[in-house]
Amino acid sequence: METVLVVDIQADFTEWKRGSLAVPGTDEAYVQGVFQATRRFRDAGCPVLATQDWHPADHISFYTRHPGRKAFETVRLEAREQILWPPHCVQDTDGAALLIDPGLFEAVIRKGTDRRYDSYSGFEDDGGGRTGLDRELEKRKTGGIILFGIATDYCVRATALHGLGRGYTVTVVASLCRGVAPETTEKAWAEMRAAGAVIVEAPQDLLRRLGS
Ligand code: VGL
Ligand code: ZN
Repeated sequence: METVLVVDIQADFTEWKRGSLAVPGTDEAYVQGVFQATRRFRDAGCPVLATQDWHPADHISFYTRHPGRKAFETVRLEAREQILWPPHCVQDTDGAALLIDPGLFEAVIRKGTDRRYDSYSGFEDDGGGRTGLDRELEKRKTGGIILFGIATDYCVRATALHGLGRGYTVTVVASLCRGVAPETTEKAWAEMRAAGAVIVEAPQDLLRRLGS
């Protein structure tokens, strides 16, 4: 059985909740669609996990940590390029809250918890620090991951590529994903496809195969 991973469905990433880093197309109907699909996968017998961006208030990715810099600029940190974001998903704030009933998730994997490193990937941060997702997948003897959420061009992309790199089959449900910007989102789809991800349009395309 494949494990479903619901990526960063959090207030700060949505237009619905007027989040600080609201991604285009994330209205209430989008979130409800993700919720319904997640419930169907669970009812079909899939283990369901979630990721949650979970930053300390002084996280390195916040432009407010870099005097003279503005949001969405890129800076060089040691050998890394870091996009500077508006402060978002700060631990224990409303903006960091998951917008889907947590009762649907067998586990929630928090990422970006180390102030020194960003973590688009659900598996590990830019410093190589592991989140615990590997262990959750191993526990469930998962061969494959079904992935969807926010943002296509950051967390979904990075998690898909790391999953493929670890030998999992990765299927991304396109209609349940939203990207920060059109160009990076197009590029992300191409990269995921080139790395071996299967892209399906709708959850029904997979649910039929699961017999529901
Ligand atoms: C993400 C930007 C900043 C994501 C997280 O999860 O896609 N994007 N932090
Ligand atoms: Zn973040």
